Amino acid sequence: MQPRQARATCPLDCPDACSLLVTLEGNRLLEVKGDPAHPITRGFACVKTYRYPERQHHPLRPLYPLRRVGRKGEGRFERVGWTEALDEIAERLRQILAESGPEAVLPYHYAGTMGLMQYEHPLAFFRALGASELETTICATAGRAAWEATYGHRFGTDPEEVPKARFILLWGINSLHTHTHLTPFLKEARHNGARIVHIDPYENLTSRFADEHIKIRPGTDAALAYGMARAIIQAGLHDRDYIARMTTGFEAFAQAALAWTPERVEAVTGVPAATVERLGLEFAQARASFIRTSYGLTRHPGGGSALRAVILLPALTGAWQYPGGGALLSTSGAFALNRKFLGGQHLLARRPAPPRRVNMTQLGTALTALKPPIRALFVFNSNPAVIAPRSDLVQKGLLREDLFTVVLEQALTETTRYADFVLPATTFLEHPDLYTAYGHYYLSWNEALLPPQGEARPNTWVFAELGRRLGLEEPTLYWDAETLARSLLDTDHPWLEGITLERLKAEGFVRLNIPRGYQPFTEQAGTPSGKIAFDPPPQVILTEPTAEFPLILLTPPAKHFLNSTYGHIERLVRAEGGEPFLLVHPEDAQAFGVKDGALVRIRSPHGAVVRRVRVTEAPIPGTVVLEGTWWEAPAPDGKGINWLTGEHLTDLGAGSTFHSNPVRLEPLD
Ligand SMILES: Nc1nc2c(c(=O)[nH]1)N[C@H]1C(S)=C(S)[C@@H](COP(=O)(O)OP(=O)(O)OC[C@H]3O[C@@H](n4cnc5c(=O)[nH]c(N)nc54)[C@H](O)[C@@H]3O)O[C@H]1N2
Ligand SMILES: Nc1nc2c(c(=O)[nH]1)N[C@H]1C(S)=C(S)[C@@H](COP(=O)(O)OP(=O)(O)OC[C@H]3O[C@@H](n4cnc5c(=O)[nH]c(N)nc54)[C@H](O)[C@@H]3O)O[C@H]1N2
Ligand code: SF4
Ligand SMILES: [Mo]
Repeated sequence: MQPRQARATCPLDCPDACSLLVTLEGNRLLEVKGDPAHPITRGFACVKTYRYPERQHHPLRPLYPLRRVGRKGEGRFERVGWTEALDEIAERLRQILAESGPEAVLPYHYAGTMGLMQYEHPLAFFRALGASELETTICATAGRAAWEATYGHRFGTDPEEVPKARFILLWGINSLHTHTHLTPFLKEARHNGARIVHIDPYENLTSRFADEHIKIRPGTDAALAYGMARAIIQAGLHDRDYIARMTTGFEAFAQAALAWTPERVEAVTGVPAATVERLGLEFAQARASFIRTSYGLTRHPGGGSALRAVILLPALTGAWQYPGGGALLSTSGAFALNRKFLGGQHLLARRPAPPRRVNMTQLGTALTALKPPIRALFVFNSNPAVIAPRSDLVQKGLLREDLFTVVLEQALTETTRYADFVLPATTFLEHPDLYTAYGHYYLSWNEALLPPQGEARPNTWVFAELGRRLGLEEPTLYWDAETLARSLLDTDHPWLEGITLERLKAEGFVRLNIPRGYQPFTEQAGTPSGKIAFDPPPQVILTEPTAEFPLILLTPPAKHFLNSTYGHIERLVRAEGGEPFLLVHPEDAQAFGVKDGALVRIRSPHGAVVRRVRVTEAPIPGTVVLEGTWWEAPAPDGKGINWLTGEHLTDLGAGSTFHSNPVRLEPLD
């Protein structure tokens, strides 16, 4: 058979939403390349997704429904047919619904795929049942709440305008790991004369790419932003006209900023006083200043307020008025789709009382302490046994003999070990779907390019089959991807005008109708007042270690994994170093008596794990870093990093706090 080429959008939870050119032969994926025609992808993919063929055809990919035969957590299964599996799951559900009502059922899901049909639409089943609602807080809710409170609309500077910026702050983002398709735009900006500064507690690939790296103590960004604001205001470099025309609450913000003298900022953040002032002045004087921020600085108890303080800087200087200026957290709010029927949204409004809500960041507590208890758990597009905080509680909960767990997966992850049923899911090459993006403004459509491997089925097929067995009549539950896409595109919003499914099918990806050079927040913001909100002035809530646990642990993304996706691909595990290492500053290594290359026990209030140490000046003293949410097996003790992290939440958005966990080190040899 002749190899054939086709185009597909990468489905992973990554801002880039690349357009990929794939080579297929028969039922197999041979090769993945970046699409040169896509203005953001620009002809390259990434070190991770070049390895998708290994993932697609991996021995750990489940190809048939599996039923547990061993004890819970043992991971022993037998192959069963779909009919048998679905009949039995429906029967168990009927029993639980009759005895405990629908809120005893909980879906646990996140963004394993970003395609709206397989990502969000499966929720129609749970909403038709009246199940408990999962608050999807694991990643972006603190950032989202902070951005919405400040600007209303969740979008910002167009990445394609970045080459026009004159000064760029990469603030709390390791973009060379997590948003690699920004790099060509950054290089162009630099070629045009821009200076690039990285603000991060440890030196990483992005710091080395930047012209300057400012090492900041984690969880102190609000203080730095206030210090910069003070320098700007005292030099009279704030844009009074813009502030008067476009913002509210400036006076109180300015008052709050005045308290942050450079010396005080230095004492809190570890950033030298002179640097704080210089950074503020440079930001204002460059005018076309751009802040690319992300979720890193939000994963702290004060993360929402910190992000607000940071993204208010371009409002203070009026940077939004200059080409390339402004800020960007996410472009997702620009995709003004008609989401009324997506995932059965409309069913929520119809309910007599709001459903019970479970915060996904607190899954461990939900499975072990919630009353009345969760009795049925459906996991899809996520790997909670390793990615959720408090692995001790999560895994204890998953071990409950009275919890009925169904996991829909493309890989036999740690979570599947705890399943009563593992159901094989199709990959993005095997099902059609509509994709938005959160790092650019292109919408895209994927056709199914390969037949399902083995007996894999899309998430929505599984839930429709269960819906039929339970007699659910809600029509949206039975929609196919094309019907959903047409419904999503059925909107009068000018940015989607003329974008039809037919056009998406013909072109693959289409840019939203956002005019080139569009400068958001120069006429109106999306807040209730229509203005950018300086009010209330952001609070400064610090991340602080304790006497018993004097170091802060950061657990940011690894270059070769996408969260836990790809964690079983041998070549990527090797490229990432073979096992997870803990980065420790020489001062801290000395204080705790740990040596380079030696094993250390890292202890937090919640548990302990063992890791090999790399002594390096990369982190700011007082901070240790472990890159990547690895699978558990490669770790020296077979335990994931989330055995250490806590369920405490952010100030805004009730989000996760993965970079704010106090720990201590205990040498082992
Ligand atoms: N290669 C790769 N790419 C990915 C992912 C992946 O796992 N691997 N994950 C994807 C997903 S789901 C997401 S949400 C994004 C996340 O992408 P990012 O937002 O880039 O990652 P974060 O974990 O949020 O952390 C970014 C940086 O913030 C720093 N940081 C931590 N605390 C603070 C702080 O208090 N202040 C400041 N200034 N910096 C701080 C960390 O050290 C880290 O270098 O990436 C996506 N892309
Ligand atoms: N310590 C620490 N923990 C973290 C983070 C951190 O920085 N530090 N980052 C957090 C962040 S930002 C996020 S977003 C979460 C991410 O956590 P998760 O959402 O769990 O992401 P992944 O671990 O990549 O797992 C996604 C799973 O979905 C599966 N999948 C993909 N497509 C489909 C499909 O179509 N159907 C089905 N049924 N399954 C599919 C994949 O096989 C994969 O196993 O992790 C969080 N956990
Ligand atoms: S993971 Fe991100 S960078 Fe890699 S191919 Fe997918 S969208 Fe592109
Ligand atoms: Mo995320």
